[in-house]
Amino acid sequence: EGVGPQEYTIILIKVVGGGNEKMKKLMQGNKVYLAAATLRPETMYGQTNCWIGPDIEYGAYRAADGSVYVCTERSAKNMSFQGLSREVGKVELIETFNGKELLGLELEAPLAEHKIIYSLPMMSVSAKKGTGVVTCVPSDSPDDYAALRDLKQKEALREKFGIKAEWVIPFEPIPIIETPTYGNVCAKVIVEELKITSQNDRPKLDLAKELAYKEGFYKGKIIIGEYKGEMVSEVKVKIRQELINKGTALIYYE
Ligand code: A2H
Repeated sequence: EGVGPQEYTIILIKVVGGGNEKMKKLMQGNKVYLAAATLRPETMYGQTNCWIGPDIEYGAYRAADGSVYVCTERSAKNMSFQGLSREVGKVELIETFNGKELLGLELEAPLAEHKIIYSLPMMSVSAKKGTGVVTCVPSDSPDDYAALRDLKQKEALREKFGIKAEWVIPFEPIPIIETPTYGNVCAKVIVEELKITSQNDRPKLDLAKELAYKEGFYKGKIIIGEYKGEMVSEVKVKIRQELINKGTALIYYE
């Protein structure tokens, strides 16, 4: 853990279909969002899916504006002290889900190229940081790239979690940031160069994560959308503000 509070951007990913009876019932009369925590809001153009920890417990909580956020209890409590619930310090739990029940949801994600993306399982999602929901950007995050590649290549892994091929196979990394050292699909290049074998290849993935983060953040240039041609370090805050203004992102500390 670092020193001082970590500032995340929560990306509100709208649930528009799929899910079990509990989810269908929740969606009747409520706007339901998976609340994903990210450090890289400027990469949201490259989302291919949303990660859920299959063994994590989640809740659906009433947000300040009356909509519903799906996240861990820990993060809901923190949010309630940051103006993100209806009453300060109070969480309103509406429904509970285990991670497996949240897989295969049809989602609308802000800035994403694909109209619909799906919630999929990633083993390394931690219940102890962020919201327990993670946006997947396989072009720029080595963890995301390795976990998506596992689901694409391993039919047995998909079957274990009831993941349909069509939720995974059509979704390739999208070039969104050009870097001098690793080209425009930075995470893929680094994962291949380091010969990372799976999403569980931990020490190598930690190195990859560091390399990708530094390169993308300090040397990367956006090659898509409204800020095309600008440096990541200069537009990160602008892109985040644009998402906040549209009501699809929030600032969250822990
Ligand atoms: B980042 P830190 Cl493109 N468990 O977002 C595991 N990973 C989590 C998480 C959790 N509970 N909550 C958030 N994260 C991920 C984008 C991204 C991220 C890119 C590149 C690098 C990167 C798309 N995924 O993070 O340990 C989220 O992934 C590399 C640091 O709290 C979040 O930002 O510092 C990042 O880890 C937060 O990591």
